[in-house]
Amino acid sequence: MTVTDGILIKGIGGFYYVEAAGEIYECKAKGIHRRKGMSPLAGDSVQITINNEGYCSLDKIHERRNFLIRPPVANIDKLFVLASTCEPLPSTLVIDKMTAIAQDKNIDCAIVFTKEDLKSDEGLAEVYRKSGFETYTVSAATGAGLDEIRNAINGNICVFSGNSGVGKSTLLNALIPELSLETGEISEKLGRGRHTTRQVELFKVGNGYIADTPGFAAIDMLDTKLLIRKENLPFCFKEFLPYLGTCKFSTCTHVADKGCRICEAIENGEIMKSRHESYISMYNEVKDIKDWELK
Ligand SMILES: Nc1nc2c(ncn2[C@@H]2O[C@H](COP(=O)(O)OP(=O)(O)O)[C@@H](O)[C@H]2O)c(=O)[nH]1
Ligand SMILES: [Mg+2]
Ligand SMILES: [Zn+2]
Repeated sequence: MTVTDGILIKGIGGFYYVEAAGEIYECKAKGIHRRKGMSPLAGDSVQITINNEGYCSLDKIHERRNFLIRPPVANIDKLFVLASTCEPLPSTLVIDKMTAIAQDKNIDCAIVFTKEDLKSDEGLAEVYRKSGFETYTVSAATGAGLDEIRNAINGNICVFSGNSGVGKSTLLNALIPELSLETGEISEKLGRGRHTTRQVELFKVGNGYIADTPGFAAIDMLDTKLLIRKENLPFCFKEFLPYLGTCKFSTCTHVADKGCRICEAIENGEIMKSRHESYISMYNEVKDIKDWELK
């Protein structure tokens, strides 16, 4: 009997598949969820017992650094927010909602601009670099930028998010050819029914993992109202952090307040205008929400 630690790759029908030292073990959970009210998630760091007969049990879920409910993945090192350079046109508000919600959950983000064979990112990558993000510009069609994405995944547990049509499945297929995910609009419509019961699975890319998150195309990250309190919102824009607490009034909402250091930083070009516009738009969504309305 051997006790060891591993990473939960996927769970299907009561079985959990755990990778430990390069081997995959099929494990039964020992009722941990019932006891602790915690169900194992892909990405969980777990302790398993390998019996001599080959039976394995999942005994323990180690503490999570972070997790998402939709898609259900734990211990995410990097959330790649994908935006397409065209078709669908990139929306800074959509990108900024995803990065804000990730930040609120203590998840690091990188921004990926896709389809660069069709159109350039028109300076958007620069906006995000200046805002402190790693950015990538890629084309699954030509292979441009794919090595950089592979390097970024190496050693990490990663998730792709982004609106439908930005090229998540296409990029996953380019990185992991044996995956053969369906892509494009038609497959998305036809596929909906068939794919809803599929589980999240982590796939190996180099020495890291990328989650295939079927049925979670747009990641449920766009409902700011349900997710972020207005007090927390300024902290969800990481480039605001050095300025917080330095505004003239401690009640500053950083929207257009007198003596607001963040508004000044925009004038100086230290904070990007589009990021602040997203902040204002999200602030207006959440400002009247009462505590009891949040989950
Ligand atoms: N030209 C070009 N088309 C792409 C690229 N990536 C994705 N597409 C196309 O964009 C459409 C949507 O891609 P898909 O991967 O299904 O998007 P998803 O909804 O985010 O999974 C498909 O028709 C793809 O062929 C790319 O790098 N270049
Ligand atoms: Mg897809
Ligand atoms: Zn302020």
